[in-house]
Amino acid sequence: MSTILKNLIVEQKGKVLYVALNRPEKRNAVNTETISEIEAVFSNMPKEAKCVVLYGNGKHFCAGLDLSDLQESSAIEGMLHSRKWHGAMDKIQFSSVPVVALLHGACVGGGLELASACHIRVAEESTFYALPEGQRGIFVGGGGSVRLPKLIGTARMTDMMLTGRVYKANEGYQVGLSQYVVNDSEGRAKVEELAEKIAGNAPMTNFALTNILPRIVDGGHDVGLMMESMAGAIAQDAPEAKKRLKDFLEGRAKKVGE
Ligand code: 1HE
Repeated sequence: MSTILKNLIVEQKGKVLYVALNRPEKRNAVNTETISEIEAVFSNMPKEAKCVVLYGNGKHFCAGLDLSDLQESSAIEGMLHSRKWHGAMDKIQFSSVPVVALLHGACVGGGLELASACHIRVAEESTFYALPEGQRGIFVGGGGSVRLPKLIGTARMTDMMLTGRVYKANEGYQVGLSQYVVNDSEGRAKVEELAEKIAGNAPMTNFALTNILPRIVDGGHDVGLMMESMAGAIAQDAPEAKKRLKDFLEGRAKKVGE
């Protein structure tokens, strides 16, 4: 079943929800309306969805913020605009199910912030990454300063913004912008394969990875270890975990790498 919003197309296929940015004529630049639609979709995850795939229609994944949004805005309007992005990006990062981004073409500015809120990034070879905010005289506002240093380090983000440096797909893979890089025609098959695997995991494991792990990482050593013990104890208590452990011990489960 598919739902066509003004700037997104949302399609449920089996256990996977496919969400497409759909402003190809504007290179999927994200305007305020698109942000509201993203927030609404991720706030109302259908029960059947066990994984989300986010991608962009047309030549590029996403050209970032629709720059016409900021052209005339005051400091307080800019602040509220950024906070709206934060709300939507957090809905993605702390979604009830994992989100896989399929990247191609431009993944720049707010487009890279959007991609970095997802849990797995698969980049086709055409992908390029940049933070043109530095050249536009502005700063990131969609959570990039919190998420990107965790992926690539503060020094690389600083360099990208100060110099306008562009990373190609393979370079992005090497520095940690994506976990996978594939040929241009192979992205769809790769995300389908990953999404199927993810959708087959125990829901508690997926939830722990989308909602608990990032809090552990941000929470400090002692609190992190305590949260890990709690999450692990809750996960292993579920009947599904008991069954999976028994399956392995009785030779019915796949070995690692099979
Ligand atoms: C846009 C935008 C946009 C394209 N806002 N309208 N992001 C940027 O600074 C990136 C700006 N965009 C580009 O550098 C290029 O458009 C691309 C490399 C992404 C693609 O190039 P190309 O040749 O395929 O497309 P194009 O001809 O440049 O653009 C097609 C149309 O999309 C054109 O409009 P038209 O009415 O003349 O057809 C462009 O103006 C329009 N377009 N990108 C508005 N970004 C939460 S804070 C985040 C802060 C940021 O993200 S800042 C970085 C913004």
